[in-house]
Amino acid sequence: MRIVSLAGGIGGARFLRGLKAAAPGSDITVIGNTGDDITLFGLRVCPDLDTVMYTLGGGIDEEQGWGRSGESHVVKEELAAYGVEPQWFGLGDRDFATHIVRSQMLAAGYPLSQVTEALCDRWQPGVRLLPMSDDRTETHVVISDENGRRAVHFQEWWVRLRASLPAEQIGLVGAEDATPAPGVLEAIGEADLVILPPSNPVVSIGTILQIPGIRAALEDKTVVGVSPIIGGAPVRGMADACLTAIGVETSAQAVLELYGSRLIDGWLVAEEDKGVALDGVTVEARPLLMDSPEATRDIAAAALSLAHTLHA
Ligand code: FO1
Repeated sequence: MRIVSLAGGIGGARFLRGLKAAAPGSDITVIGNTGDDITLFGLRVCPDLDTVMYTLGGGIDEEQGWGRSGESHVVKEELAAYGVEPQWFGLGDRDFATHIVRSQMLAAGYPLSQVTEALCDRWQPGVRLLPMSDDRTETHVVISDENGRRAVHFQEWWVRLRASLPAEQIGLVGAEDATPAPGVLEAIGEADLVILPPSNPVVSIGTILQIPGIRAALEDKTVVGVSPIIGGAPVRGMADACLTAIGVETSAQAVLELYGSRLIDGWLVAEEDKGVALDGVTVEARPLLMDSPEATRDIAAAALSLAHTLHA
């Protein structure tokens, strides 16, 4: 069975581990968010691609959900000793190697999709990981503080500010000129089923849907999404701050309406949200807490089962 999944962030990567367990032997293509990507110290960092690669490849810092296991931070300390900025983004020594290899290949002219394939050759994530686009796009956030109103990179808002200042606008810079990476539209076209993990609907799934052509391709497929909001609150991360920034209520109903019934055929919600409904969408309620690998596998299996029912 050919499955396509759009993913970003820690929740998305953890869900994909469950999807692999729920569909052994299936051919899974992951379209990864690159709106979080940032250039630091001359190196290109791709947090959501790396989080999927490390999580599925066995190299993730499990407790943190991002970055490498068994990390040290000597290079970070040395950079700080030179006083170079930023010091608020925690790059570990092992993680630096990934960014050095990626930056070296990008500088040699390889597109991000080929760089990602080369990095995954080491990690063997067991899925085909494609960036949403080879073109550079970045999520920037408009904030206002004592220095006035300005746009900052998403990572600065997310990591340095911890979303403490309201995001007046969240936008994917470069989206309108970007094209899907090679293989993205083909994978969607050939997919039997498409699953949307409980990733951040604005800065992870939402950014992928902004790449011209991707949403339209998905609308032709059977798509089942897993609500990232349980009982009015995100399980982890700051999806609420992002949803508020775009004027959307933090609820399973509002996220379903944000995605829309042209895109979504099936929607998994937590039991406390079983009143969620939208014409043209089959809603199913079940426990949605990914609090163990087995629970995650069961959620993924439920999403696949609903997709099968709807695809028939
Ligand atoms: N998140 C943090 O909260 N603090 C960090 O210092 C941090 C560093 C970091 C380094 C590499 C990487 O791949 C991810 C990192 N993240 C960090 C997580 C990152 O901000 C988020 O995973 C995504 O960008 C949003 O899902």
